[in-house]
Amino acid sequence: MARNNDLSFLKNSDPEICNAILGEEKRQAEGLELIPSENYVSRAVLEANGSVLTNKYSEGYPKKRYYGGQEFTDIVETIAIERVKKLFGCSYANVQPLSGAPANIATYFALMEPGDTVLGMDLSHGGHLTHGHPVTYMVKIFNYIRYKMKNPDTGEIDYNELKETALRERPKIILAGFSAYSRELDYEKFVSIAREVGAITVADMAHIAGLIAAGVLKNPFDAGFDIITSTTHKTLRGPRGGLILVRENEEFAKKIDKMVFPGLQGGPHMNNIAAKAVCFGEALRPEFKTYAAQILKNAKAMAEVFHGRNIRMLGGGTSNHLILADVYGSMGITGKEAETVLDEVGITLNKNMIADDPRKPMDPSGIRFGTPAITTRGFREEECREVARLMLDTLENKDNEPKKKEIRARILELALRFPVPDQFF
Ligand code: DSN
Repeated sequence: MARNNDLSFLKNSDPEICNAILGEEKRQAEGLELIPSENYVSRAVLEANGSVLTNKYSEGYPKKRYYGGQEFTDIVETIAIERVKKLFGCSYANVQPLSGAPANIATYFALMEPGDTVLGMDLSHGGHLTHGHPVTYMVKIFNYIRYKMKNPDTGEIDYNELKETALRERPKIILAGFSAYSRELDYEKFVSIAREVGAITVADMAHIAGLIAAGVLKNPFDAGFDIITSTTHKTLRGPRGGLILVRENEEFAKKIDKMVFPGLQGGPHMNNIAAKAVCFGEALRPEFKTYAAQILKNAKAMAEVFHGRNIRMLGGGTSNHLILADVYGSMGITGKEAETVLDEVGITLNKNMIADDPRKPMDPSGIRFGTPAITTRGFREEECREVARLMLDTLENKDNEPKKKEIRARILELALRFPVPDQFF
């Protein structure tokens, strides 16, 4: 099981926290993680993240710091920047954002004035909280408007509506990207609409960064997108963190650097940046492409099982790593119930709103799941098909305790047969 760094000191100095960490390690080892935004990092990433770099303040950027003692932090951050630029094919990178939300917020503040408009994907159609959800503070500062899917059963975006809205509202930013959408976007269409209205194109690729880096999904930069924001801990398989990439516009890059620091953040978390550098190095290896391709094959295999059992999937299936299934519409089980009962058998996923969901966010119609983490454990199509079957068997037998016990035993067996590896290549 051994996945944590050595905890021998923690064990003595703070047994309560140590035991909670060990409990989480066991939970991760004995269950199957299907939350599509989660993954397991290599031990190398874990070691860099848990290193002495956590002790250091490094406000500023390489060679332009406010504090002394930066000879090693400069090496770390420069390597991280150069690797991520190579990975995504762009001219500028900021690797200091603490996560995806701060990366998006820094991008908004760097490129817009209060009152400016962002045109992004409707939240119940797959967009993300930080794309202008009414509960976020950003809506008090900027004006967020939405585009939707034309048909939630095919997943196609309504590009005509997008264009009409853009021509009418003249957004400063057109935002592509999602956290619950299973198809590919037509980045060329976004760019052509943005050019017509003079908008900046930003792709929030947090969910699919690893798939883009590996070249198994399209890179928005190839279509001419100006900016990409992302997290580093999802398909990219790195530490929890964020980044902002700029294809070629130096002015945008300068504004973003200034906004990340000193505009919004203080000292960068250099331990985290070192771990990002390690994960970028891993993603540059040819074997990462095989991993990413397998994520897609595995997701398709699961979708086939759902399709075969007549479960409605938003987008009609999947072209990426995730599936959004309308369990309420198909089986009369709410997303919340499904999440709970699947947790009981050792499968972790999340309840999720579906397009124009008649239900509420805390008890929506859908479940969202995906294959990045189980693919890291070595699952291939055959095991993924079995997991999908076990999921549906569980939901069909939600009140049948002996059946659920049997499924739990099978999940445990699968989990133990595919331990989380220490290294991937
Ligand atoms: N919470 C992440 C997800 O699960 O998609 C996005 O921020």
